[in-house]
Amino acid sequence: MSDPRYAVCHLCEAMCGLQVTVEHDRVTAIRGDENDPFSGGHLCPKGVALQDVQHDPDRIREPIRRVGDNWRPVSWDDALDETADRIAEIQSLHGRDAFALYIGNPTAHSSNALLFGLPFRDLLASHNNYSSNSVDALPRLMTSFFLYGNQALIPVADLERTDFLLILGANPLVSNGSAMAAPDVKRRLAAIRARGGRVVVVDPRRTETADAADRHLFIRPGTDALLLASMIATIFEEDRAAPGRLATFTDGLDRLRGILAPFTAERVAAAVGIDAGSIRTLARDFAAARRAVCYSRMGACVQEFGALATWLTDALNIVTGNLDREGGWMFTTPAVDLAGVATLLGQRGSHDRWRSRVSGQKAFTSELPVAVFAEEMDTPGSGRIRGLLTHAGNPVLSLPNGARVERALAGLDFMVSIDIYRNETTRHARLILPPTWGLEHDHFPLLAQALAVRNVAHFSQAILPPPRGTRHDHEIFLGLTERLGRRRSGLTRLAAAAGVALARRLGPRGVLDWLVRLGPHGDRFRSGSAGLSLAKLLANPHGLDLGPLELRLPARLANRARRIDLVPAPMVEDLPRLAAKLEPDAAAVDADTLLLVSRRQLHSNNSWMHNSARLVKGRDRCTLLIHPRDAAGRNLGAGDRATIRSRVGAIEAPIEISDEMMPGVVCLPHGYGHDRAGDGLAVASAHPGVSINDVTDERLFDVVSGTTQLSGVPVTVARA
Ligand SMILES: Nc1nc2c(c(=O)[nH]1)N[C@H]1C(S)=C(S)[C@@H](COP(=O)(O)OP(=O)(O)OC[C@H]3O[C@@H](n4cnc5c(=O)[nH]c(N)nc54)[C@H](O)[C@@H]3O)O[C@H]1N2
Ligand SMILES: Nc1nc2c(c(=O)[nH]1)N[C@H]1C(S)=C(S)[C@@H](COP(=O)(O)OP(=O)(O)OC[C@H]3O[C@@H](n4cnc5c(=O)[nH]c(N)nc54)[C@H](O)[C@@H]3O)O[C@H]1N2
Ligand code: SF4
Ligand SMILES: [Mo]
Repeated sequence: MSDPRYAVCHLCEAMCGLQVTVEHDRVTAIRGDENDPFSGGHLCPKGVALQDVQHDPDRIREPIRRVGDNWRPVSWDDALDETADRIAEIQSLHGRDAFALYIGNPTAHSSNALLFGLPFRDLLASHNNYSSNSVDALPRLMTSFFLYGNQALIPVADLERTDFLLILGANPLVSNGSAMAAPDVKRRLAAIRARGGRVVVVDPRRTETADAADRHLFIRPGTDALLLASMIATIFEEDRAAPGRLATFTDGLDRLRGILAPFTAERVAAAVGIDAGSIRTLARDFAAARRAVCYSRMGACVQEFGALATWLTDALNIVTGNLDREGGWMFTTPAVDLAGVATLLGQRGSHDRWRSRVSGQKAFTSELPVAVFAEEMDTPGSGRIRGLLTHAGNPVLSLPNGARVERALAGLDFMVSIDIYRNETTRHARLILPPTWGLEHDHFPLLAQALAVRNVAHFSQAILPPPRGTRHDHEIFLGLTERLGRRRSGLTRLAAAAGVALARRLGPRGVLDWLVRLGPHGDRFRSGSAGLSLAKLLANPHGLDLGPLELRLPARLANRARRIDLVPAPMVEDLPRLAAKLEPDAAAVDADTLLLVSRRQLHSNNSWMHNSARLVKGRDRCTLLIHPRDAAGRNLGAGDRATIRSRVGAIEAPIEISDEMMPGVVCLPHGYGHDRAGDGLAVASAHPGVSINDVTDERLFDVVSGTTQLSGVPVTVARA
């Protein structure tokens, strides 16, 4: 048996250290790396299943082209040339915006794809840029942009030192943390409680995380902004605000007090589903804790008031003095300072630089929200999307009204996907370009390291040889940039060629070395320095601990004034919409309607790991959770199947009756629906489940950010 090798898991933000055993170029075992200073040997079921994807017979290992219903191998040169030709043709006939880009979640976990994809996006110069961000974290990016001057300045919860952790709309015991890299959250929450701290979870489902907390409060989906507004209002009203030194560089504290005053606990209680006494107690406890932090995520973002809920999360932390406080809501000091580099390059983010063609949604930074993706493809007129490149995305299963997305994909003139699978989305492409995967390339968790609850750095080298017909993601992007550049003219053509030449010369490792050495912990190219460099990371395959989070404000603020804008206009302007929810009948839904929310599962990773037999074995996990009262009212008994219907469509799933649901709320996992994968995914299509996004509604979105309202979709449920 060969010696174990070490790697970092790229499947989620936790960046667990892996100890990998390889025999004859095949992984035979994966364990948690006990010597990893951050993850300490933690591993989840997906980490173990990484080997299944790695060696999956269904993985695509050479470029393929669809001819009718058949797929045939094609050479890389032909595939890249055809792609560049078709992009150039569509853009010259129909304008730049007629070719769109959709970037999926795994791209965020690949530093090579992220860094080398950017020049391609810039060369494409289309306004039709989409990504999974707008079904995920867009309100978070926006809040950081408005308050701190840079979308990448995302505070994280200092789990190691807090005395009071309030979690809204996140289930980190299953998700392993989101916009918060923290392997083994279970141990970390237990540690907070063991040192006398408290953990409170606010969620319409009594989740795995709620079970590990001191207290759980059910909340009506979509009302976190009301809850947070009333907590802040209580804190002001009862003279408990204590922003401390934050007050010297924060604008708008008094204004916030004024605009939130109407949102008293007593007024919001009915809409939120939490009694006024509990709201006031929660506000008092939070304000009284020596070091408290309010952490909100997914569930608080993808809802009717996602931007307000995320803004008010930060506002609560600020008025209580917990931003930039040890044990509070802190900025990281990562090995690669993404926010710093972005600020330096003038890439802080932007709001409303352009609007979408059909419904006038505002762009944030370089993207439009996916709520308009389908309509931009299927609404006739000049500027309609006619061509599409997807990178590591599965919009048919991941985006609201996936069936509409699917129909729209089928109507495109040309589509190309850079992906490891022929799945529900990529099967609509003309070409699929297969990248190397997992242990076949180096990893540096560029985004996750900037969101870690402790400053850490971890680089892992490729362990396995790439299959012969694959190319690294960054090489695919460079190949496309090079070819598309040749089809442009003048300066653009020259700049593309020069950029590609430089990128090839440096390579991913060269770029990373620069970023690390010039970063906050870097050696600044001084020989003999103890600082970080790529060589030092390579010499430490278990990863390096760079210490606890540090105080960073006000120097870290990225706007010109270096002040926090606590009351950004786009947020404040949305408050009347929130207040309208307090009108007498606004919260009432007819007795028949239930609100649908999603859940994640330990054995599932968004839409694309169900082809691992190890993960899908056992009982059907794609079930509708429903409260006993709601089941009884619909004559539904254990084991029954139910039809779940919304404006958009209907799906059928087995039910599970459980009091872990808030009455009036039902819950399905997302990422299923593999019956439409065709013959591309043998294991997954034998465990198809249904896609929740066949009933989520692209017309329901958060007005400020355009983020889709995946949480709290009105549905009816009846026996199938
Ligand atoms: N095992 C596993 N891990 C994953 C993933 C996976 O698919 N599987 N996906 C990864 C990805 S891409 C991400 S973005 C992260 C997400 O990780 P998290 O941000 O932790 O998100 P979820 O686990 O979806 O938990 C969201 C919670 O919000 C609750 N919720 C729904 N609506 C509301 C609401 O209106 N208010 C409140 N307060 N709560 C609400 C839901 O019941 C749910 O418990 O997880 C990552 N990790
Ligand atoms: N209803 C509902 N919908 C949701 C969510 C929810 O909670 N509820 N969660 C949302 C969230 S948070 C997210 S992030 C999105 C995810 O949405 P997407 O990013 O669109 O979908 P994924 O399921 O992550 O699909 C990833 C794709 O990348 C491919 N892939 C995997 N690894 C690689 C790689 O290394 N390189 C390349 N090139 N391809 C790779 C896979 O085969 C798959 O096709 O879904 C969102 N949709
Ligand atoms: S928690 Fe995330 S990083 Fe850790 S093993 Fe699981 S998928 Fe990988
Ligand atoms: Mo996500």
